[in-house]
Amino acid sequence: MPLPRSIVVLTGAGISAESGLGTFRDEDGIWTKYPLEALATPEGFARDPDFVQGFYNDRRRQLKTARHNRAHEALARLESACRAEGADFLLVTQNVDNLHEQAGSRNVVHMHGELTRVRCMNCFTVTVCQEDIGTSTQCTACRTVGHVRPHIVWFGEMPLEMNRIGDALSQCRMFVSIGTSGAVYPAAGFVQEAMYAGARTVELNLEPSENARVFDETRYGPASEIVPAWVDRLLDA
Ligand code: BV8
Repeated sequence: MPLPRSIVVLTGAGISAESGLGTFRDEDGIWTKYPLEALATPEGFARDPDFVQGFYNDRRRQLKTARHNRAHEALARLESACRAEGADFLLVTQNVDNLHEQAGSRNVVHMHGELTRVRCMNCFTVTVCQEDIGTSTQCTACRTVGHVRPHIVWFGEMPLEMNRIGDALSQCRMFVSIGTSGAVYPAAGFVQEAMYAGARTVELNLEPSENARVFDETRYGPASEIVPAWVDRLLDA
């Protein structure tokens, strides 16, 4: 059977959990250890930039050893199968890690930003950065010092590429949500948008998310097991 002519996949921290990167709202999640308001808001950054820069420097350093897992690989396989059949495929991730790219995914939208990029608050240039940054970091574009921040979307800030995401959701025939609690908007509202567009909706997660009852199809278990199995079934159908 041919693949759906347009697939949108949304991933969250759960798809990277088995690669050793923390989730946010699980028992030992990041927001249970660190105060969200102090670390993931512009106000928190303004109050204590060193504390916030240190938090993101630690997470950027983790990327030097983190490796993608079989769930990331399965999505890269699905993307290439869609490309081979001329079907549209868009991978929207809430994650700020680079494991989808490491696994070979090409059409990736990081709606909450990326740990491997930094943004200058003076000239707004976004540049790739694998190293620690701080209040003495110089912008490589405008050469000013002390204006470089993580290229991360904090609470109260507008997620990235929302028009592109909205267009894809309005035309998709299948929407797959993987490894996300459905706690953060606007990402948590994407399943409704896809449903209104007439898409078939699928949730693949460790446990039912806050939106579980909305999905047409749900499968629960570790992403590295259920995502490859689900993709294999879709490709062999
Ligand atoms: C905005 C920064 C508007 C990067 C993050 C409507 C209603 C209510 C509230 C709002 C609303 N609209 C806006 C809001 C406010 C707010 C919000 O949603 N608040 C929530 C808490 C109620 N939203 C915003 O502020 C957003 N901005 O809407 O702007 C605007 C309009 C005009 C002009 C300006 C602005 C911005 C949201 C982005 C915030 N940044 N992070 C970082 O530090 O990483 S959000 C944070 O949560 C993370 O980035 C993460 O991406 C995101 C979602 O979390 P999940 O990925 O789902 O992770 P979580 O731990 O929650 O869940 C993990 C799941 O995986 C679990 O279900 C678990 O069971 C599962 N799992 C675990 N292990 C496995 C697994 N699954 C499979 N296998 C496993 N092994």
